[in-house]
Amino acid sequence: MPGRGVLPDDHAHHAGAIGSSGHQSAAETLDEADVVVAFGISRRGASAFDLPGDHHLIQVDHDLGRLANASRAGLPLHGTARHTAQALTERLGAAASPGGEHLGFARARHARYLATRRRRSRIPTRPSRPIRPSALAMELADRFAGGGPAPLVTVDVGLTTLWIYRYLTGRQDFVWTSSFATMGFAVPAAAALAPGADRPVLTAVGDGGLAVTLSELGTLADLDLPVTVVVFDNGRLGAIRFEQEIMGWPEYGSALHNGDLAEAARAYGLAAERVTTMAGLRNALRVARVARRPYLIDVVCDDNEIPAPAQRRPAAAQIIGYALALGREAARAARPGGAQR
Ligand SMILES: Cc1ncc(C[n+]2csc(CCOP(=O)(O)OP(=O)(O)O)c2C)c(N)n1
Ligand SMILES: [Mg+2]
Repeated sequence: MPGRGVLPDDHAHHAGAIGSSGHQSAAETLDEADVVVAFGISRRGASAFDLPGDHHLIQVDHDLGRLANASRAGLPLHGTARHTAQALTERLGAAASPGGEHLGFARARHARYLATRRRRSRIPTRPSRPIRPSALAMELADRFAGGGPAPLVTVDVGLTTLWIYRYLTGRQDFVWTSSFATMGFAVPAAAALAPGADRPVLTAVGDGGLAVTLSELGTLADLDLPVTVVVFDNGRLGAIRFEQEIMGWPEYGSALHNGDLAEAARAYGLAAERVTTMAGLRNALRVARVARRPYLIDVVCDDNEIPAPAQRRPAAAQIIGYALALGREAARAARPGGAQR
């Protein structure tokens, strides 16, 4: 995940982001690859779950401890990314085809990635429906990027991480929590990075993650930091709900009681707006973009968009578990006083 943004999305050899939260084009690329060279990945990143496919894995790391713990590297190589990549390139150079045909695979994969991106952006949010979180992330890509320096995006932990990882494509730099671990990270991270950033700073945070360090909104206000905080407000701990459901359990205790988070932000001294429509969202993003002061947008989102894994098909156990959970939820709702959602 920390690798997202290292290779620009529009680079001719970029095939998408790996992992179940990433892009299908990247999962397919791993499936078809004979050899995968992985730079600086964690033990979790090298697991069969994140790097599926029948390939030889060369794992490059300057950290011997990580190489020693590598779960399945066929060939561990000790060295920095730059020097090892240079050395490998020199050795491979002799084997390259003069017309560049060896790059055909990479270019085809990039075309596939672009096609996936185009197809996704056709999923509209109907005016009568709440904003889909995927559409919100795509809107941020379109409306926040602009022609100036690349925005810096701090990202919290939850489904929000997936929506940003997969759908906020284009030109920006990301700051994630290490190993997808800590809720409540994104707002304080933005407060730490905004002074001297010299570019737009955007924070993507769930309503649960915002609550964990809510008082840091006061820091943004006190220091008058030009940070735009975008809250993916789905009224619940969405990641927990879906984890329960794919294991076959009915949703339990994941709902949050937020009230109006724009009101809460105003109480801390921020300018803020709550939006429920795409038109309102676009308008708020325009205002935030030029505000040059802390600005929070509470975006009321659809909590039913399914965070489908990037692999072409979810595991059978996940489908069965999810169906079972929906059945149990329906049975619970039918009992007197049983509705949870
Ligand atoms: C401090 C902390 N507590 C608990 C968790 C476990 N956890 C991971 S995601 C999540 C829910 C996040 O909810 P929200 O911020 O609303 O994002 P959503 O999943 O709804 O997009 C929880 C409780 C965590 N990662 N960090
Ligand atoms: Mg949430």
